[in-house]
Amino acid sequence: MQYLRKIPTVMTAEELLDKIFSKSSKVSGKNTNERIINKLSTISNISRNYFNKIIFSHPNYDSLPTFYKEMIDLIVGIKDLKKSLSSLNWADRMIQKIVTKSIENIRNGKDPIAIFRSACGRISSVIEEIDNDLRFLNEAKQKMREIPSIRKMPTVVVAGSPNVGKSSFVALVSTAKPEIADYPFTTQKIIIGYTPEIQIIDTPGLLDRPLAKRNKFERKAILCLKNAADAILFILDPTETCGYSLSSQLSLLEDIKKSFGKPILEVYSKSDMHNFRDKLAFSAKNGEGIKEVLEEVTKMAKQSYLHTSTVIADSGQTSTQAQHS
Ligand SMILES: Nc1nc2c(ncn2[C@@H]2O[C@H](COP(=O)(O)OP(=O)(O)O)[C@@H](O)[C@H]2O)c(=O)[nH]1
Ligand SMILES: [Mg+2]
Repeated sequence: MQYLRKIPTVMTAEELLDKIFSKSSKVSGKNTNERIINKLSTISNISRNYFNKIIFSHPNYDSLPTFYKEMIDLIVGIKDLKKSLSSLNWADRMIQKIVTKSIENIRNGKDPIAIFRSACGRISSVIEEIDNDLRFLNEAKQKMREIPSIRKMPTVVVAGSPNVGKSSFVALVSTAKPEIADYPFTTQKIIIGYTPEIQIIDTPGLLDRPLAKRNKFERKAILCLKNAADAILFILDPTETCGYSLSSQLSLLEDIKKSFGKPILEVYSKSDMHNFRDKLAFSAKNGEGIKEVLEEVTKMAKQSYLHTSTVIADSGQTSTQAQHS
């Protein structure tokens, strides 16, 4: 995702101390005083540059489009991100203070070797104190890699109970290649595919239960429905081979209808296994109905996109525009 692409890998406290002290050990000077002062300046420069590189690589989380803000909060936690970034800021200020004071003491005639030794000890403690923050920021970077870029174009989010055939449909009609398997929550991440006309988002399945009880995978799906969908493709599996009764799937559908107020196309999957035809029906196995479902949902998404779009382009801000020109 563009907002997060620049975030660098973050060293642990030990690695960072190694880097700082090995660089400073190579610094020389005309006499002892000058050599020690140069070493201290090197330490302060390297650490300041390093902390700044990390701090400024992060976006302003408060001003990100809602989709990204909520997704990052779910996957990593924005409060924790901010806390760790401010710990780096604290460490930077502490190290600058230690270095400035030490240089001043040397200039005032104190023993440079003793001053240097004590400064190094205190700098090590400061950096060790933020080890957890450094590790957290590195894990956060890894976790945020799964967040996809969303383009500003008509967008369909595919929803339904687990195992009904959402990923099979997305794989057939778009560029996305999600994993397909007959156990629930195979799809754990948000997967985005494209057809020539729409963006289509495959989501982890949803169970028929209140939001408070939903797991992380379900919450990702909810977030997409709320923040990215122009239209929702809701897939029902009347064969119940998915492992969920049709009545519980319909109750989930009612919940989705109430919650988001977006156009919904209700369709049956696995039409090779049943004769329900009161809604559009498709089969990922023999291809029946695929084209019709895609055409219908594309039409819905394009129409809805024209009227209101809250979909966020990766390069821009959230927009709620009355009309796209
Ligand atoms: N018979 C039949 N099985 C299907 C069809 N579509 C999907 N399946 C099977 O249903 C299971 C779940 O499919 P998947 O696409 O992963 O469902 P998801 O969990 O909703 O993404 C897999 O074992 C698929 O092979 C279909 O049209 N016909
Ligand atoms: Mg799936």
